[in-house]
Amino acid sequence: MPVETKTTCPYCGVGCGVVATVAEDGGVSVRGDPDHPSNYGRLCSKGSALAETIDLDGRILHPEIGGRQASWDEALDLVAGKFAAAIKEYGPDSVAFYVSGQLLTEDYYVANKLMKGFVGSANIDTNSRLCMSSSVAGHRRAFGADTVPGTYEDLELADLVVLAGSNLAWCHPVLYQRLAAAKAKRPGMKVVVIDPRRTMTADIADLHLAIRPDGDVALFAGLFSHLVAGDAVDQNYIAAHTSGFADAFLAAGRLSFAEVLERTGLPAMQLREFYRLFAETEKVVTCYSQGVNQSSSGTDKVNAILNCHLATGRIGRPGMGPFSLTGQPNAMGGREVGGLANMLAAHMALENADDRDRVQRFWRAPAVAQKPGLKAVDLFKAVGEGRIKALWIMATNPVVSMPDADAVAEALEACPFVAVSDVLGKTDTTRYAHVLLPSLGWGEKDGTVTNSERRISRQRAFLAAPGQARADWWQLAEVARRMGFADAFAYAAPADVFSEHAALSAFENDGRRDFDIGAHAGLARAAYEVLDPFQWPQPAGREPAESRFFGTGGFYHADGKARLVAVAPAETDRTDAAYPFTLNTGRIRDQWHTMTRTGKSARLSSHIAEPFAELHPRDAMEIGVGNAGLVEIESPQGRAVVRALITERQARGSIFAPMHWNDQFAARARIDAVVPAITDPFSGQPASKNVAVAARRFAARHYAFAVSQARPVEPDAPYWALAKAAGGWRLELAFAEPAGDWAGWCRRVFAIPDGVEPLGYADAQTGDIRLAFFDGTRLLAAFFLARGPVAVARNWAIAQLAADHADPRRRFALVAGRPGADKPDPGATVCSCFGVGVNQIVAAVRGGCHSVEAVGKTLNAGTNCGSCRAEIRGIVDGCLAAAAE
Ligand SMILES: Nc1nc2c(c(=O)[nH]1)N[C@H]1C(S)=C(S)[C@@H](COP(=O)(O)OP(=O)(O)OC[C@H]3O[C@@H](n4cnc5c(=O)[nH]c(N)nc54)[C@H](O)[C@@H]3O)O[C@H]1N2
Ligand SMILES: Nc1nc2c(c(=O)[nH]1)N[C@H]1C(S)=C(S)[C@@H](COP(=O)(O)OP(=O)(O)OC[C@H]3O[C@@H](n4cnc5c(=O)[nH]c(N)nc54)[C@H](O)[C@@H]3O)O[C@H]1N2
Ligand code: SF4
Ligand SMILES: [Mo]
Repeated sequence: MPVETKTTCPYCGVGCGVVATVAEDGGVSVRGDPDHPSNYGRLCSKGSALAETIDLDGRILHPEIGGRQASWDEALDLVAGKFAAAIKEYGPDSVAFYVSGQLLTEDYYVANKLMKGFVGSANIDTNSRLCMSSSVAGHRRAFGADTVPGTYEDLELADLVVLAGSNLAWCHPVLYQRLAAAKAKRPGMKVVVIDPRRTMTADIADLHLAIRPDGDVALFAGLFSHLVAGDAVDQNYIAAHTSGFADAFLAAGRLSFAEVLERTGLPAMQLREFYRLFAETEKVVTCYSQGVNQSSSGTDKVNAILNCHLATGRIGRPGMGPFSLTGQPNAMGGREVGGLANMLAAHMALENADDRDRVQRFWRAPAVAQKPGLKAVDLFKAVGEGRIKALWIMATNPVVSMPDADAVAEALEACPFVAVSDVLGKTDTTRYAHVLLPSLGWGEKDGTVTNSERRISRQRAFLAAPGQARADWWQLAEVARRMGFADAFAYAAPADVFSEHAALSAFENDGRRDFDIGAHAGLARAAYEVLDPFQWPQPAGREPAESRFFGTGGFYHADGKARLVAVAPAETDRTDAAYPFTLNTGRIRDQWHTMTRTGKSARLSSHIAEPFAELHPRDAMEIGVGNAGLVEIESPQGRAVVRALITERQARGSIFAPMHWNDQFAARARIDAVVPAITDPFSGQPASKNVAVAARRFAARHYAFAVSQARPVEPDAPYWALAKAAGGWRLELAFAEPAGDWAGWCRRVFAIPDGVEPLGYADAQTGDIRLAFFDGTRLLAAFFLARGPVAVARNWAIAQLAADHADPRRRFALVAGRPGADKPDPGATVCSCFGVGVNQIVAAVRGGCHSVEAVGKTLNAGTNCGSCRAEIRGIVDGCLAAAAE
């Protein structure tokens, strides 16, 4: 009998419920959980492909010390010994943990308790520093606590949804689908997208404000002035529930309308239209994400937004409020356990002596940290300066994701002791581990996560622990035990940790702290197993409470009032003659972060198979880069070489590059090597979206494309990019050197067995070379070299890996590099669920399918997860416009 398990998607902060089914033969399939209140059965492309990412390929299955296999006892003794020795000799602040919003709450709680309560240092920071910390800082300044007041339903109930610095269609796709469906049902609803790029999210926008980089403080300060001037504020709410109005108004008023236009770079008409819409619409939700947070003015951007909602009293009521979209699946859980270096557990404050005392008594802890610890950027700086003697990295890949990433690698290289807990054996970060600890991954681990709307859901195991992999909380508790804290870390299961966490949230709370899930304090293991998703707060002895905050005040500053914060825009243009472009970095639809999981799926990798940079056509022309050429991006910190994607969606003078690619998948595309460690003064969050860079054409002599059954080994080329493909791998290449022994090169890189001779073709005139290696009737590898970007149809070439080549004509067709007439080239994949390419969609439109729905009926494209619907609409519109010309 197949076994079904209800669990939660491990990717974004939407927190979709998933039903995982293990068939009798062990095969796993996943579908959306129709009962989960975050997604009601929907999943996006990444969630739908989860079953393709759980194989054991590349997993680390036993502890390693210095690259050799070790027992858990030996590894844990070593970690505990190194930490204890450093603390003894250099004090508690000489050690650090760098953890992750992808830990489960139980893991996170144990890490934080060990460092802040028992080591006695607050040197635990998390990748949430790079993600949510400006929102946390902004919330705490305004509300007195890190509270997200609203719920997802508010997006559906609103009459105006403002998306500031959020590419919702690609980064929170199921929430985007909920919004798109609500708007389709109620067309009067307006959507405004504020983003320097025209993203797929702008597809449903009534108004797209292509703002200048970091123009947001000016935009919202200008809005604040406009609201006051037009008498659109709520004087009663301001008087009863806020303070600081006069100063905030004064600060905003220093900015003239002309200055707002200048700083935002927006046409006056558009700005007026946005201000009018906001002023006139009572039910407004403003969602914000990394275009707001990841900035040197991130905290001020957050407060500029909160000011507008507080002054209008549009907060905590149905269809109204500011809404911080959290990125990672457990960004919120991390905040609840106090995972940031400047926070304490259960939304208590590290700077508050009563809170420190309370936590110390609850934990029976010897030494609660007395001062904030090092924030991520400072933490790695301290590592580089030799001040951190022992570091434990868990569930994050900082050599890829931290700014000034090459300096982070150097710091790790120089650090006396680095432990890394990961699911994979080989990442850009595990390279620097002295001790590598194998962790349980999604489907194997058990615990809870909290999504963007404060909803706590269970992640449940449905697979056996592979090899010797163990849960992260277990690893931490075992090290704590070995450091002499056995009693305080005597957990036998995640349920034990959760019930303690719930008890701490209620401990001496009495309504003074927002985070209270006391109803679950002391929860029994059996009850934990069947725990349904619930939204906090859920204090003991009270019926499930109102799921919104602050509709009638009740803020967490001592006087119960919110603060309006005086904000002024800072100068954020970093470009100069040497570095004239602004680099903006972010995400694509089908990859997750550093690709350790989504990179395993051929389906997900087919959407965008290469690192790229989006450039405006005029900029591309000026630097001499043609479409599909290569572009080199450089800053004083480092450089990257990626494919040029020339598009009008990109504003002039700015370049967009994805954050995902790393040394496992490309020669030199770790974009954070280019990003300097400039941070927000309040939150310490890096400014990942506004980097001054130079961009130039990367002059290649040869370009190549290859498909291979075996994973290519160290393709020594100045440009290469590898992606999983059905039946093997695909590889894009560029060479700076003149032609060499290509057959020998292929033999080495594609591990061709001796005795297999290549079928070859060379065109002396064009310089094209094609080589194919067959093992009997199967293709082992095919290699297409040209003097310019290679024109071979990619999906067709990949399909040859699975095809039967018994017929010699087929083999010849392959070296000819052309699809046969029987097999047209589907083109680049648009719909990854059904593997539908752009050429097929174009053909369908020409054949009479004039809407996304019609294309879906004919090709199925866009009918499963819907993540590609915006792209399909773009293709349909493009074809129809072209036809009309
Ligand atoms: N597919 C996919 N989804 C993900 C993730 C993933 O890796 N892949 N990661 C998850 C995580 S951890 C996070 S944090 C979220 C992030 O989700 P988002 O924040 O939506 O994603 P980003 O692409 O980082 O950035 C959003 C947009 O900010 C814009 N932007 C840049 N500068 C500015 C500016 O100055 N002002 C404004 N207003 N906008 C600007 C960018 O052009 C970009 O389109 O996504 C989550 N979801
Ligand atoms: N330039 C630029 N840089 C950015 C961003 C940007 O927009 N631009 N965004 C930033 C943001 S918002 C974020 S959230 C970060 C994300 O950056 P990271 O957190 O560094 O990225 P991930 O790839 O998610 O890393 C997770 C690691 O944990 C491993 N792992 C997976 N599951 C488990 C588990 O259960 N246990 C353990 N121990 N390990 C596990 C994975 O294999 C992987 O190595 O990147 C940040 N960096
Ligand atoms: S929107 Fe997609 S990635 Fe995010 S939780 Fe849902 S299924 Fe997972
Ligand atoms: Mo994030």
